Amino acid sequence: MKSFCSSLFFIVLLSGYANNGQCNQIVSRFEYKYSFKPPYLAQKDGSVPFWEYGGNAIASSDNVRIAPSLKSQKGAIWTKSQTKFDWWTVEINFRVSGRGRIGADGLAFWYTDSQGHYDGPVFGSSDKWVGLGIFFDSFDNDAKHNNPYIFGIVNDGSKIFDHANDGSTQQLSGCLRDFRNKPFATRAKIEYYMNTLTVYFHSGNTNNEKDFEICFRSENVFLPKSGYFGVSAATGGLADDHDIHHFLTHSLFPPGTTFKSSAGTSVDEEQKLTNEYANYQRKLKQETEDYQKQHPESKTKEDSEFEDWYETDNQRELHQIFSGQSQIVESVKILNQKLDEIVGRQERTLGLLSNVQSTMAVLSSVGGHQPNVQTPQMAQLNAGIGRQDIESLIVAQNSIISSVREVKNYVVEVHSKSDTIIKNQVHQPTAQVQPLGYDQISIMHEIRDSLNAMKRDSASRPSYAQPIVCPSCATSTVVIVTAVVQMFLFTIYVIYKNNKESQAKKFY
Ligand SMILES: [Ca+2]
Ligand SMILES: [Ca+2]
Repeated sequence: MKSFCSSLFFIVLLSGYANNGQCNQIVSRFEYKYSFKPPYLAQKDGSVPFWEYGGNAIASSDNVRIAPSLKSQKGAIWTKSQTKFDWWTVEINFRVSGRGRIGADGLAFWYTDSQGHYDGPVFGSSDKWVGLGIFFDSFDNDAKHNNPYIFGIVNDGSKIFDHANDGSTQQLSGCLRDFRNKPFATRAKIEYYMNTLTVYFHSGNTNNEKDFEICFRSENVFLPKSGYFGVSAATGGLADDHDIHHFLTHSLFPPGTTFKSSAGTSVDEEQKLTNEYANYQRKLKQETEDYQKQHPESKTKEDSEFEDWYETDNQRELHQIFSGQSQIVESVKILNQKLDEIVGRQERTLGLLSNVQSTMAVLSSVGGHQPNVQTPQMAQLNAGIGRQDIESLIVAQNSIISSVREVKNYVVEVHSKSDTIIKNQVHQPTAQVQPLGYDQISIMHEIRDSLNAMKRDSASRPSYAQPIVCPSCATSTVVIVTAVVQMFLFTIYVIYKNNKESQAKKFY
């Protein structure tokens, strides 16, 4: 809303109408007594209505050349009357142009409590001024390579302008902007409202009225209650033409100001003055036409003015360069937009990708095993194998491990039992100790070896062993039971055989 209001404010300023405030817009009123603009800027006698100028300044119907492009020129133009309003904005259209790569000295806008001289030391005007000076300084006196420079100085009448340092020790603020030799007129807007000074600048690279940019803003600026507006310029060893095309002043009032209520009598007066001005302009136009009728030979002179309509080679070249540059600027802008689009798309794509990844991560954490964020490859792998498959594999592996443990236990048990049996056999109290036959011992050794082999196998079996496909009839339990039974039967057979042999010996 604020920006809307401020843009409205500028529209109001440019249109030159006094308006009652809506949505808190500042009220502005065109002040023709403090303004000049073409056509008929200067009268036939060269005077500019409501203004006076001097020094080397020259006024024509189109502009005021404050200082021409000759060595050591000084000039100025000042309003005849003091202002009668507190706040104001001034827009000046100007051109500083010269053939040199460097120009001098520059142009100054003034709002001071009294008119300055026409041949003063500060850009053509007086030093120790009381009020405001805005300087368009072309020449780099302090050799800091920071000119052309625009800056403002408020003086109370005590300061002597610091030429050697380009005023840098005294300035409120400023901005580094080139205002020389521009394809279109450069513009500055100096606004003083509620003790805030704002300077806007238009580079003159385009003819678009909206291309103003802020140069600087200073708060708590206190200027004389009423004063004179002026423009001055000076040249030195180097010289530029310093031309002013427009000088448009508007007084500013707080939002909601109505001129009837605030100054009832002045409305009539204002109307009267406006009519007077219109009459004056009409009369001037009439006089010009009459003059042309009376002096037809001057028409040929006017015809020669048409030559101004044709540009010189240099101007044409400049225009061509400018239009080429404008095209480049446009192309760069378009490229910039395209680049922005591409970056935007890339960001969107990245966003979508990260969404997909986070969804996968959430799914896997819901699955309960791997809460880590998975890479797309992992996600693909998981999609190929399937979670149920992994779970069934784990279950199978666990069951394999438990059965292997069971087998190991059984084997250990069998081994210990067989050891006990052998010991019992050795310490048989009732029977005569008989050494076992060679075949029996070897069988016993065979059984022990096979049992040991089984034990080793079971111990060395890795925990991640693949599921063993066994025939359904031969489980590990059956094998062990069979082995135990075999052992038992063999032991019985050995005991029985020993008994038989001992009985048979008794008969001998
Ligand atoms: Ca300077
Ligand atoms: Ca400088």
